[in-house]
Amino acid sequence: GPLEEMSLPLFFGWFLLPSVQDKVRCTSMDFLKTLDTLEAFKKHLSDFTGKAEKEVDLEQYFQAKGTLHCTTEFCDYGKAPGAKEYAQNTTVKEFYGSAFELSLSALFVTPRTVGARVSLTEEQLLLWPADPKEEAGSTSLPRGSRAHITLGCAEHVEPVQTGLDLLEILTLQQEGQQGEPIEEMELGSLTYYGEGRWLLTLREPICTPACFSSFYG
Ligand code: ACK
Repeated sequence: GPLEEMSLPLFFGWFLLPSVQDKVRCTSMDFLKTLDTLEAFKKHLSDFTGKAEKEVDLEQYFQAKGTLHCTTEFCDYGKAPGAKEYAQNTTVKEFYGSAFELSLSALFVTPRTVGARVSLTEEQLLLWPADPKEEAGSTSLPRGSRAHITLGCAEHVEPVQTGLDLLEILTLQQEGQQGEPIEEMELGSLTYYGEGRWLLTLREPICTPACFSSFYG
């Protein structure tokens, strides 16, 4: 019945406290604003517009998607594979409702999404499920590689894309592609990975409190 279907959430994850959400959003907006003005970005503008000379306002290009969080397990109200097992996991139950400190180590932008990479601690990794997408490449990426916060999506793009965009960049790095170093910005170093993929590695990671919980929607 409908009640049973509601017994598992849409997803589990770490939810940023409202006060820090604003701060992270501001940092992301500032980054987009700066990126927009860089000659190197303008040179590759067609990645975003499909046309060479058209302008793009990145702050308008991406739309915010609900409350800022880092998804651990997407349950789809129990329809996703492994959802039930995850919800019943003793570590998940033990830490449900607990406060954590998340470390945001990079910001990334693609023509589809803008997000923050989350670097998980050993303890936080206990809440990270086995992820087939992390294991998909010829050599799998370390567990937790997909951990991210979606900061915005382009029109018609679903937030699930953000983690996939991050995995794409990390796979390029793992394959030995250094990317093109662009410049040192106030926040950190900016690298271009082709096809509209930009990575800003933060000089100082952004530490933010977050509550491990779930979202029903
Ligand atoms: O930005 P996100 O991590 O990407 O947060 C949202 C959240 O669940 C609610 O939609 C994520 N999400 C959606 N579908 C999937 C999926 N198939 N696998 C993993 N995460 C997903 C989405």
